[in-house]
Amino acid sequence: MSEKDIWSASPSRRGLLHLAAGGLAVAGIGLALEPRAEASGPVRVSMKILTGKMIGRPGWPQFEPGDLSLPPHRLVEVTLRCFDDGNAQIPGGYNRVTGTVGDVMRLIAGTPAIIPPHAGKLVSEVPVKKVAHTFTVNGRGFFMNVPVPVSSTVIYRFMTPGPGRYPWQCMAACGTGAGGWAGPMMTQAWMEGVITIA
Ligand SMILES: [Cu+2]
Repeated sequence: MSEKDIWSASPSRRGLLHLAAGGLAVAGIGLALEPRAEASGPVRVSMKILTGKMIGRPGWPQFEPGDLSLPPHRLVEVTLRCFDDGNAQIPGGYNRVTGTVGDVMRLIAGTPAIIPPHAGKLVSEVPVKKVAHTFTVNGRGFFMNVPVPVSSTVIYRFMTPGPGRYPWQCMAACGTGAGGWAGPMMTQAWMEGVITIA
C-alpha cells in the first residue's frame, strides 16, 4: 500500500464515494450527497501525555484524556502529543506499531500546536531507547500497540471494533516504584484507561 493510499483509504469513505458516483446518474442527487461524504471522514481524537511536573504531581505522567468513547466500526485518527522527554523500559516488541491502519503511524518531532498535512514521516517502529510511553489495547480480540517516543507527536489511524469496553495500558515502565510499574501505571485514567465503544 502506498503512503497516499494508507492515509486516504477508508472503507466508509470509499463506499460513500461509490454512492455519490451512482447518485450522479440521477440529476442533483450527486451534489446533495457531497456533504455526507465530507462528514464520513475519520473521527478525530486529540490526546496528550503530560509530565508529572506539568500537573503538579512529579513522577506521575498522565494520558489526557485517559478514557475515550468512540463509535463502533469507524475510522479514527488520533493525534497524540507527548510532552514527556524521559524514556522508559518496554517489554520486547512494544517498540513496533501494531493494529493501526497499515501498521504504521506518522511521527513528528516535538509537539507543535499546528501540524501541516504530511508532516513528519511514516514509521512502523521506533528505537527502543526512544520510547517514553505506549498506548496499548489488548483484549476482546482487539490488539493495538502505539509506541510513543520522547518529546514527539504521533498520528495514527485505526478501525474501532464492535461495541464494548476495551482497556488500554501503557507498557513502558514510566511509573513509580523499583520497577517503574507502580503509581500512575496502576491508576485508572493515568497510564491505563478504557476505550468505550458504543
Ligand atoms: Cu507510560
